[in-house]
Amino acid sequence: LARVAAGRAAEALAGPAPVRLDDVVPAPEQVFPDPAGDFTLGADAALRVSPAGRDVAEQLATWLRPATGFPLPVADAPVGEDGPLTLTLSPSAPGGAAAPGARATDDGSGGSVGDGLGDEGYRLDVAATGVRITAATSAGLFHGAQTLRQLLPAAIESRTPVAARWAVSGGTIVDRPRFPYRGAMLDVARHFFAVEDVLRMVDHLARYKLNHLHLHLTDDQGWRIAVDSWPRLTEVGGATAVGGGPGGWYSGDDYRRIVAYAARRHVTVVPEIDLPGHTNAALVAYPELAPGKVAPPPYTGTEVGFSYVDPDDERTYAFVADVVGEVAALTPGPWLHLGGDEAFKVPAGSYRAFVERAQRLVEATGKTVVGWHQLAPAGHVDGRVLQWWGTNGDDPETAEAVRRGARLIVSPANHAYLDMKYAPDTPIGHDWAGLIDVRRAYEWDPGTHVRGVPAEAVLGVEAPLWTESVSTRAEVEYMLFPRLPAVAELGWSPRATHDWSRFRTRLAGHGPRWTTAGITFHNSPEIPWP
Ligand code: TNX
Repeated sequence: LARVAAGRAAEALAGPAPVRLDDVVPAPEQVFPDPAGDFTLGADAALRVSPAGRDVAEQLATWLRPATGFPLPVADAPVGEDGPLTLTLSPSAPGGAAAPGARATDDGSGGSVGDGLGDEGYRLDVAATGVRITAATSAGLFHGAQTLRQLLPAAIESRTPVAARWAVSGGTIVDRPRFPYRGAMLDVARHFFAVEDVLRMVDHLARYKLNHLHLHLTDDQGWRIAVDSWPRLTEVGGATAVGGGPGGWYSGDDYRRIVAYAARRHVTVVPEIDLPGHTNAALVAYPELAPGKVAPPPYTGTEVGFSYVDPDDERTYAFVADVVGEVAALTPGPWLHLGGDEAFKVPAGSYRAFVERAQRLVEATGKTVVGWHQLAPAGHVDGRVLQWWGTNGDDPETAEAVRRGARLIVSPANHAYLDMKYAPDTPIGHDWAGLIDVRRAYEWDPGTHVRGVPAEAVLGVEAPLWTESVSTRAEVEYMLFPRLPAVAELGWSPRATHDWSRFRTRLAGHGPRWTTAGITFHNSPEIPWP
């Protein structure tokens, strides 16, 4: 007993053992621990940064200052000049399967980050003298900084100073993503979420190296994005929500604020205007778009598939052109999502003709078309991306569209849908695609999930959160955590690292982080929380 007590006292002084390099979520591509290289962040530490990495260094300092209470000044440093925390953006940094301890060479033998770490990869070296993050892009540097944040004790998430030993395990991580598109969707149409809530969701994505936020901006229950040429869309169509709440909508400035906040965190916003179905809110605002030219009553229920814009009226295409034109102009990212799901009342031929025109209108804005996999039967347009949300991984039309050139984002409803309940007693959520516990969210492979679609055609993975039953920030977080990190790992980590029993143990250490950061999560019995 005395020995246990003495051990505890020593631990209290020294702090708990540092997080291990291979406890990071999503699992890094390569990890080379070096027990002799543990580093402790001290009160006099400064961040040295190459000029193009300055913004990432400022963000890292912002994450670390509240809990440490350290000033952590950010200073410019010429490449090669290290301090205790050094962030280096360098096109000639080492990448790929570099040996631990290897350094950049100028003789070209090591290749460049361009062929090693790619657009988003980074290398993190932790030695007793300091921590160094190297990348070819600021996105890579940002992901490396998020890794460092996870390697510090959970107390780093505190917003007030904590007396702790800020130790980081020694060694090297060389890391880059498996898929270029890693995302989550927030349905702001069924229930509206304030700008601040969306920004917080961006922070959640960024922690786990997800790089796309898909906003489902329009549906039967509400139209949430201002379109200057059709002002009643928000004035009238924005005033409703599921259950009869007041709704809400984003002005152009609100939306630009979300986009800019996300961009700084290397997250691209994907706006969705759902057409031709899921349009009751638009029809209430503009009856001329309705098939019978009569305004339907506003809809605050949760059924789907009953509404559609008139595919046989030219006015509809003027509307689509105006809307996608304005949304494209507000959106710096390359994607525009056209929806296309559950247009049950539109005959197949009219549906196809509508989609083909709508796709061309998006193409004319310079954006790349994204749509739910129901778009598959419509003709191909350059670069087109389909989002798979089926539950059986088998759809010949989707496979055929991929053969014609489409790429795929995989969001299987029975694995990746964040609105499904975890268990029968989950207080909110659906179960039409089954229950999705953390293991089910984790145990599938985006690269092989849809029959007839080769891994090369898979752009990535996305976890959608529909919000018929979700109306507060805490409820959003409850459905996201801990499943979002599972999906993030599927999108980022090499398949060779996939291992449920290891994952649940690695994830366990994140519970205290979320608690300290004030993030609500589902206390799943599958995870051995400390
Ligand atoms: C199906 S998934 C929908 C949504 C619902 C969701 C509820 C998809 C493309 N459409 O309209 O919100 O189920 O889980």
